[in-house]
Amino acid sequence: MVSVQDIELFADGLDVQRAAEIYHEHGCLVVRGLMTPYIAEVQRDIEATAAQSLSLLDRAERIVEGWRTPDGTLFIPAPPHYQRDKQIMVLAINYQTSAAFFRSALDEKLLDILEAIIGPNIELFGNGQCLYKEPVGGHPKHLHQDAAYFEHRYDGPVAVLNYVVDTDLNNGALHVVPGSHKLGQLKHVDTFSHLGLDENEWRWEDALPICGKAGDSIFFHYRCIHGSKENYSDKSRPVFIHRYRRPDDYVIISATTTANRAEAEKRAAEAKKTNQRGLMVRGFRAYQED
Ligand SMILES: O=C(O)CCC(=O)C(=O)O
Repeated sequence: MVSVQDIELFADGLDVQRAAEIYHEHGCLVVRGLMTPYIAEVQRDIEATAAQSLSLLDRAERIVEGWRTPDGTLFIPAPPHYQRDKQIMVLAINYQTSAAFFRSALDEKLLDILEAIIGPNIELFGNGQCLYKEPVGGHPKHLHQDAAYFEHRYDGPVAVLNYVVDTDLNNGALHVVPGSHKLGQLKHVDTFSHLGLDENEWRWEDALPICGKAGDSIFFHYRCIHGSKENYSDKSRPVFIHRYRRPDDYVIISATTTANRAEAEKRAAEAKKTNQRGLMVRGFRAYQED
């Protein structure tokens, strides 16, 4: 069984080639302290967004995944004992709303690691994401592969998930299954936290928990199985995620439920790069015809 030490490096004195080797072998990589310089400011903006979204909750609209406030935060049902009937799941902080958040996505050391993994030309995929677990029971995110949500034509994006607070088994540490990126696309089912793997086939005991400090980063392949349990602490447990891909890659299937995935699969062959060009963060995008 792979241990945390096998997939872990430290931002100080980092060997980027070793980082890429770990990533390619295990589909995941931990870099301790990579995001430390940004955490105070990002956390401030995350908590400001959470307060804003809660103040807008009475204007939330019903959507297939739960409820969405006018500022874009996704809420899902809260556990029965909670103070509200809805809890935050995906918080609407992104590259348009937070300068600190955007700056952290352009960190040079982070991009050096990505260059060793992806190659010299790198674009951002998406607008940045923040998964937010409220205190005392904030939702689990079932084990899953991100490719179930956004399957790509080529290698798919590399995710970099960053701890905003010290995170352990009590408040929702990320769990990963090293090597699972080599299993191909697995069948997902509908769960409380949207697409997930069947709990009878993939159990938490099959996954490696990554405890860490605020500022630690976890890189993972979009087919690396991962998830996180509830937050039982009395404080929020946010993480923020940046995703990067080679500039010619693009989504061919986009889904959140088994029903909308089945529909999207039918249209996969028609997908094109058009309108999917993210901001370049390293290198150059050469013109390419669709
Ligand atoms: O909040 C978490 O730790 C889970 C994040 C995650 O699984 C995802 O965004 O795919």
